[in-house]
Amino acid sequence: MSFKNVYFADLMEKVIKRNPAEPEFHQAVREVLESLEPVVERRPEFIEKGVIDSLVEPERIIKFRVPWVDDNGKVQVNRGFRIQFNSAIGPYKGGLRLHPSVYEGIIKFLGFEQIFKNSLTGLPIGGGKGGSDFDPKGKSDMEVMRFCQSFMTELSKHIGADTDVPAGDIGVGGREIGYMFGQYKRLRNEFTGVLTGKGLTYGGSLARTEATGYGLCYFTDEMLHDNGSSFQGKTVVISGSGNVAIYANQKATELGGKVVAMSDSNGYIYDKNGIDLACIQQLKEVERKRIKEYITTHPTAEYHEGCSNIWSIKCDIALPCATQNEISEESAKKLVANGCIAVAEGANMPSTPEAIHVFQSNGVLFGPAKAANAGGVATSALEMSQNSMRYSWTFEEVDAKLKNIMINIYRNSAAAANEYGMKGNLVAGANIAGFLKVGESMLAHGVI
Ligand code: NDP
Ligand code: 2IT
Repeated sequence: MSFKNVYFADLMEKVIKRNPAEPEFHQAVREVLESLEPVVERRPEFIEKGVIDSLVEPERIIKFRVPWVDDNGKVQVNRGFRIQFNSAIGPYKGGLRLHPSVYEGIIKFLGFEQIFKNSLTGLPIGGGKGGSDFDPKGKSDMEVMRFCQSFMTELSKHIGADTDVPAGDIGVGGREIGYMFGQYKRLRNEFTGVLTGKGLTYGGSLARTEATGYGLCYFTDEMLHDNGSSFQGKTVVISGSGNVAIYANQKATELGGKVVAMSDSNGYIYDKNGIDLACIQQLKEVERKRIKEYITTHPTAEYHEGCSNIWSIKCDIALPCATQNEISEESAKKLVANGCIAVAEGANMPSTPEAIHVFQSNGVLFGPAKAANAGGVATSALEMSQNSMRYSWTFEEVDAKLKNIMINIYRNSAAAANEYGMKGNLVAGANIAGFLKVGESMLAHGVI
């Protein structure tokens, strides 16, 4: 799609020029700007007062060296990032990704998306993201600890409970958050809620581990109900087998779905009897092994090398929960041809723009990442609240709040799409609803 609005066309060109060779960031910005065209027609002050210009320019980017010593006594050097994209509605908030593919463009796209996602939660959190090209795979616990301590030694200068609150993302779970929290506490001599996703013994929130996957299913369930359907009796395919995928599987199963496939970065498993989640959890959460091992204990299941063919498995509901651009146009066409009725994004930006077009033009219900996976960060914000109160809610209390937030995100996104004459287009609805609160706040703050 090209822009109708000349200002947006020019701005997009400027973004590409200013951020060369960062295609993921361009992709994320383009989608949001396309959605905002009808908004600025009604509210030209968002352009006239510089809000849109400021929106695409991060408030701050921190980029730093992360030296650490491996188990052989050799010095390794990685690159660390933190982007503090937008603080109009609250302290910067967003995860840290540790994966060899991390570079500035990935962190920028994730930080940009986070602004709108965090706004959609209805909670007071701004947009941020960070990470490093460090690969935790195959590293010993002590190597991961030394990396995390070195990473936090620099990061600690830039974050704080009321400034910027990082959390997990790909490659960052409870272990990494623990090492980072320990180092922050030691360096600053303060015990504050500076990170979320903490362990339950030192300030973590119940249900944060489950939150992104559960939230994804609460959102999907609401989207299905609103269209006269449900998870009951549906076949579900979930990519990934990490934090988001595991708890999406658990909740989708609880809601009556049957999950028949999951994956990791090497390949996917298909188990027509329904995936044995306890086995996946043992392999992935405890032993940190490859998903291929599943077939050694489940000989009737199949393992296939490579990730993308997971989308050729016949299913009613597809939940991509691995990484960006994992569903191509071709994969989307296969899902449509196999009768898929709903796709909801647990990962960030897992569908290419071409794939989204295929879904939307074939009547597939489509829940975009910003809306559908916001349950993780929403529960992080609930963790921040509990830390501020020095109090903790029960699992049931947090889960009930999470469910309510996800239902509201669905309704607000659907309502915004309706209001702007794009009924059913949750991509536009989520972008518009997410933007409006941030945009109004930026207008109120003046040129800063
Ligand atoms: P994890 O590290 O726990 O799991 C990631 C999963 O995705 C693993 O199965 C991994 O396989 C697979 N994966 C990672 N990179 C690739 C790749 N390039 N190609 C194929 N598969 C890949 O991360 P999360 O579950 O936390 O994150 C998954 C997605 O959800 C990400 O897009 C993240 O940004 C998003 N997200 C996470 C939230 C959270 O709270 N954790 C909140 C909202 C969104 P392998 O083990 O082989 O690497
Ligand atoms: O992409 C995301 O929303 C996350 N990785 C979670 C961020 C958070 O602060 O909990």
